[in-house]
Amino acid sequence: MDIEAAAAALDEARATVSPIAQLSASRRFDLDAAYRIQAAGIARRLDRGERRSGAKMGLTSRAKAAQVGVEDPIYGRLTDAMLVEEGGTADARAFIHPRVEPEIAFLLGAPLAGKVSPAEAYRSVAAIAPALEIIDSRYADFKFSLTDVVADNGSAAGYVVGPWCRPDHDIANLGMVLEFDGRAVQIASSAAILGHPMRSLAAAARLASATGERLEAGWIVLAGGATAAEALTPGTSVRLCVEKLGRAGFSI
Ligand code: OOG
Ligand code: MG
Repeated sequence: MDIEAAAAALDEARATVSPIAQLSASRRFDLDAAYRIQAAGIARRLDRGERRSGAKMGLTSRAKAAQVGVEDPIYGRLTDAMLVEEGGTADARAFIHPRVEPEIAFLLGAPLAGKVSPAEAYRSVAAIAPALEIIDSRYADFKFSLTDVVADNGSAAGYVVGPWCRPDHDIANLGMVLEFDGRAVQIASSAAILGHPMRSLAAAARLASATGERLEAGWIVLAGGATAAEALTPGTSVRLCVEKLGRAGFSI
């Protein structure tokens, strides 16, 4: 597997909004190579002037794993160019087949890496917020294997963060309602995220170390969708309400 060529193909698919065939259809590569392709893709973006803003966990709920047929939680990387302003508008023309997910975001006040317990992970959290993730697979028909989706940076495309809350809220079991134009389209509990979203942050620390980095102070970490993702169509106003934490929204 040519790591740079694979990263370039995915980068090109994203920039030109044209899906490509799954990498695994023509090449054999393992999870380690997949994370190296992901890192090479992010390096290309940083070379063009984007700044690293955080990390994302994916496939941390049963609903998400079932939707895409991949069971293992995955780690991805966020840059500032992916941030969609809360209450702002995302441009549908930038995406191939976008979907949106209800998530919870952590803001880190201290670095975090390696094998940590959820309680240890909690100690690096400076704030917590309701968040929405826009995902967009660079593969045709939104179909992929575990290694394909890791190489494609966990389908990361955009994210919206609502108002930050103090970290002392109990986030074990908060109601989460995803609305399109004021109509509920997905409902879940934050417990759907690995049983407790803090477990997802601990998993992010472990996977970051496995890929040769650490979660940095000032980074945002997305815990993963609590429900299946919903397809986004232009003209939709999207809002997430998380019990006790508040709301986050945008339009497409
Ligand atoms: C993979 C990305 C998953 C999540 O929150 O589970 C993800 C995909 O579904 O395309 O971001
Ligand atoms: Mg997600």
